[in-house]
Amino acid sequence: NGRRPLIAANWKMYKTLEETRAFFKEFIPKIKDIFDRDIIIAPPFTSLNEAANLVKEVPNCHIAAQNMHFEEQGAFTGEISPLMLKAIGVSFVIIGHSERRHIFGESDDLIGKKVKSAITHGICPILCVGETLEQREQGHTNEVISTQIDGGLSLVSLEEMESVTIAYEPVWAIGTGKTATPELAQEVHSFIRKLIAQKFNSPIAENLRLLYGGSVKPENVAGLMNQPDIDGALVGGASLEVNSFEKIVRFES
Ligand code: G2H
Repeated sequence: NGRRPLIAANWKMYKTLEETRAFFKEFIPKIKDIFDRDIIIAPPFTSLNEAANLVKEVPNCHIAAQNMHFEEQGAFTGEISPLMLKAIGVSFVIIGHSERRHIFGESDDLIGKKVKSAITHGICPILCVGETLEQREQGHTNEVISTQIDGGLSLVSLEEMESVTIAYEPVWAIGTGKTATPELAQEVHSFIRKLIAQKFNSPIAENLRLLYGGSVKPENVAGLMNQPDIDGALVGGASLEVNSFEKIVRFES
């Protein structure tokens, strides 16, 4: 399908600066010979600057923030702006992760503003969507996903869609060890691609990279990546350890 695989690590609130250095020291030599896929690592804010410097020489490895504010600056205590991220070499940002939605109460409206602001500032957003167990059991999965997609992309123009990545993360599969089956994930990915074709157009939908997230591990990554509409993975727990993340990056489909 021409879409380049993308494996992204979401470290969440793990790793100090020292631990970040140790990870990259071991990780970079291991992935230097990989050219056919993209790698993204999203450390906590305190490690972003260092991480961005460490991967400068690795052309297909990029650094992402896990969140950002949509304003450039202002009286927003505790927040980080797109200008600040851009200035230290951050090129991607995860927006609307389910933990941001559920623990920190982020709405589709706020997420939409963040997605737009990231693009405006030259940072590629990874928009996360996903249903809870209750929503799935009540048969509301498609409706929930489509509301989240509409909200997250409400301010994005046709041309801007080029810089967008979408991650499907079923909330019931996050950190629980319960991965969605490849077939079930494929079903939702295919639904998302159709939604994007309707909202924008088919070439945009065809070029869009769709990641799966939720308990991705070295043992299940290939099965997921074999699905026609799964173009990559957003990996939490299994990305914290160099060997397991390297195995995921090196998946063979
Ligand atoms: C989902 C995922 C990474 P994990 O949150 O975003 O985490 O792989 O630990 O389920």
